[in-house]
Amino acid sequence: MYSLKLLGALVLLISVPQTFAVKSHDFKTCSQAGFCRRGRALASRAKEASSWASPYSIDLSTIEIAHDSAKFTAQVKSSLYPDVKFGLDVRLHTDGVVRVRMDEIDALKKHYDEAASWALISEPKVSKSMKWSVGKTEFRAKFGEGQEFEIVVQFNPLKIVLLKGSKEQIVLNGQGLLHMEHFRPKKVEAEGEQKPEGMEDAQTVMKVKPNAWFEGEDEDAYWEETFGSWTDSKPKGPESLSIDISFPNHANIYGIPQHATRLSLPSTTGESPHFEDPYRLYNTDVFEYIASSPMSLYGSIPILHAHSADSTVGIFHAVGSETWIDVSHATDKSTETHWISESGILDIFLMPGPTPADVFAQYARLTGTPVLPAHWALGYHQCRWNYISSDDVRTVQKRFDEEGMPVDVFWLDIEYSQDHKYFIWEPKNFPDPVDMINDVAATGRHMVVIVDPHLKRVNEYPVYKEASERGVLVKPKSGEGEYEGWCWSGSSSWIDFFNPGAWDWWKSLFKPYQLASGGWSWTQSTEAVHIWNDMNEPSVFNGPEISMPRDNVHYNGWEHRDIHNINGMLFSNATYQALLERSDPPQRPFVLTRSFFAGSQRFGAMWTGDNLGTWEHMEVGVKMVLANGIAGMSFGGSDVGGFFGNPEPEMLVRWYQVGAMAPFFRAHAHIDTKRREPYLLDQPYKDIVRDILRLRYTMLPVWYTAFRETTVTGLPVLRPHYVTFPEDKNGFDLDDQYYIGSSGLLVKPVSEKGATEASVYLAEDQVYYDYFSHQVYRGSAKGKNVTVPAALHQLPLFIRGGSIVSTRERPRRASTLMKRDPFTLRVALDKKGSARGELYIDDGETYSHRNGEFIWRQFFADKRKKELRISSKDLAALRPSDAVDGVALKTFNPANEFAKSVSGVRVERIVVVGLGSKPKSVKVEGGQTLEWEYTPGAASNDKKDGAAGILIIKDPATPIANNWEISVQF
Ligand code: NBV
Repeated sequence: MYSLKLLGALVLLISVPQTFAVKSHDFKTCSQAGFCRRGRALASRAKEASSWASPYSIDLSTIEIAHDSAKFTAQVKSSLYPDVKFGLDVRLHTDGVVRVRMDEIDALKKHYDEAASWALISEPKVSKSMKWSVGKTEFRAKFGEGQEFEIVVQFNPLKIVLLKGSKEQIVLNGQGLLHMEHFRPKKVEAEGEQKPEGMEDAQTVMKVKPNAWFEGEDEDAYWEETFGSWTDSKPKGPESLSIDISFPNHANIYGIPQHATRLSLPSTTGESPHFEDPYRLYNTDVFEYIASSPMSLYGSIPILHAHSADSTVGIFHAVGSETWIDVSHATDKSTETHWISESGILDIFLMPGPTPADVFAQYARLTGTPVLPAHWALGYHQCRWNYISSDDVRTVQKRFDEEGMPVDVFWLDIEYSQDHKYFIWEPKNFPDPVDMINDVAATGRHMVVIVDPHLKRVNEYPVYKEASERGVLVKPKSGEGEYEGWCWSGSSSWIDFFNPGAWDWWKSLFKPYQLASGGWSWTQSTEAVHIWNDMNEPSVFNGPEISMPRDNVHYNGWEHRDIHNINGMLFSNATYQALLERSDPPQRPFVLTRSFFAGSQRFGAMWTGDNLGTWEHMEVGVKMVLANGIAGMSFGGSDVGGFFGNPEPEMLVRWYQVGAMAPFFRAHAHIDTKRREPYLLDQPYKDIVRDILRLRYTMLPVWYTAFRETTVTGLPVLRPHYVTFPEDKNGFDLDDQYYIGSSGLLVKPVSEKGATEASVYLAEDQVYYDYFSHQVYRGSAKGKNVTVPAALHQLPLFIRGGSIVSTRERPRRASTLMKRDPFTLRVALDKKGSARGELYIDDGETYSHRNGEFIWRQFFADKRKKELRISSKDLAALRPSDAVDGVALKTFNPANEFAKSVSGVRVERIVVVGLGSKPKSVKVEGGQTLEWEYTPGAASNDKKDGAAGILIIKDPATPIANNWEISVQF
């Protein structure tokens, strides 16, 4: 028998929620990073000084303007060091983006200048239509279709301003914080050398070090730096660069992911309250990260949007080293930022907008659009650390089928591998990997298997052995041999993907057949296996900040510090190329990466890493996915359920709702958590989650169509309010509701315990319909909050009046079994009685869409007095230049092979929402009369609330691939 006391203690123990805590001391604050400390100190000296002018100016005698183009180059000098010169290059791209580059000339060493070459898809074309006008103090040039933009380069002090009309949009070095530390020899103190007398006296120091007003009195962490037990040897000495970038007319900024914080970035300096540290971009594996913090996480994309009701502009800084960004919302109209990077060159792209859509397009032209995912990758993914055996996988699959829960992908975490030698199956638990994969594939599903970048250093591991023999591993600071660190696989080494020699070899490993060369390849896999790249920041258990020493050496002698933030992207890029090349004709690869950089969108999906099973993490996950979308990484999501902890059923249900409304929808859990596959839930939770899973599958046409759009426009799949309503100030801070692509679907995920209602903001004078109940909600031109029901089984999802949404409503086991399923169209009439929508489909797995094998339809509804016409037209023929996946089609054949293959696929139901009066008849143009059913309710243009009038047109049987028209007569 337990004593009562003991029992009490037990109860207490059980009811105490699990506590999580980030190990902050593992990661640097700005004050622990020498260059950040120097950068911030420079900013405070500038702030405190009674007068302050940047020491950088243009050497007038060196100005050159290319006679045929808009390229402007000049030397920049610094009054601090008369012998040091910098080359400045300001050029205009054909689409109005201005690139500003600055590097040291004839430097003692080379600053890393290759970040852009990894991020950009190609060298942008320079405009030839810009004419500089030369003044005494500055150069100016107007550009843009209506010459509405102007770039001004002021000579002394150097300052660069982008204007729209007379309004300043972006100002570089307006506060004089630009500083590019030049390479210098290390002063060797002669033995016995005496410090000048009175060194501790600041006045004297000023005399001894005349640049102290700008650079500070000491050589703070110039030549060596320690953090915890690690010493960074800094063989090149100081080389940091910093610059202030201001937005005098933009109060909101978004982007620079990844941080767990609000979408509209809070201040890190200036008026309180603010975060103590700047936003940090340094890819790190932060254990149990905080739900509100500027700390860095797994991925870094140095791009931001600055937004106001008048215009949106963007900044992209192609820098791969650690970067800290201070943000100050100095006034309620402006924002100041200060970028401090450890190494590299200044390579800043000013994106003039002027709309959010323009900035997305400008950034996409630089770094590419997201790749069109395989259709199945938009289904539901079931993961956990770990499914422990091939039989476990089979059982889980069976249970999903028994419970009628759709799922597309089963995942295997690191324990599938023998001693964490990735690719090599652990033979006891996975004795029959190919059979297991085939069993999964037989149900139309896929598998994703993890491949981490750390290689176990044993010669029996062919992957390590071959990498070592080829000399493609990262080197330690000596530049000799192989860097050795500790990770899951024990003593490990890492492939250096900056070494071109690593690529073809890495690609060959994924071939599911024997190589003619005799090299090792993954014969124990099939084309149904796709890849998860984790730990690619890289995460190194015994390294500084759980990563690699910065003085490690990569290909061509670059230090790890120079390329740290790019490293993870190269790993997922190489894996993506490997999957692309393993099959002929190529199938679209799926690669999930934890670490990412500018350009990673071209290679697959990301997720927000090891989140916690807390409501705060559920909430901030939504904001993080939105922020990643701003930076081009649209294909993202958070671990459903939270990685750490055991969510209670209510939380798990809400998390499924959040996940089902994210581009990437995967449940995942830590190895120590209880099993939580959705079929294990008790009622009513189980039924609710089944409905959510099925809802996701019905909406796959919406997600896929939204992805088509992002492959062309770069517009994010999840659209925050400022993107959809750039002029509505009320929406600038909104980050807990969003639209899915251009579908007109508005989502407000609930991440609050015990919620029964939610407040939703409607930004316009338009009618919105509850997706499920068709309840009418009316917005207002000034914006309006409406309260909507949000009990546990209710996901607040709305269709904006004026939209036509296509769905496929037959429950299936997996998305691949839906290819021939009929469509339902939901026609949500706007206040004027019209609506529009589109649908894109192709084979979902190959690249034949790039040869015009797809259908892209536009649906249109228009209500006149006596008639409502609903039609389907070929959108590809209407907009041939705006095709798909970055490939414009000059000619499009509506009768292409894919279209023929779906010629039997029809529309099985049309639901017209917001129809106020009962029709007399419904018929297909030139065809038969259709059956229908009408339920009275409010019309779209009524003032009344309540349920909307609904017309259901039954089985119109109109082919999805053809033009047709339906007439509803009154
Ligand atoms: O591979 C194990 C986990 C994985 O499940 C998780 O999703 C990753 O983010 N991995 C991190 C390593 C260990 C985390 C404690």
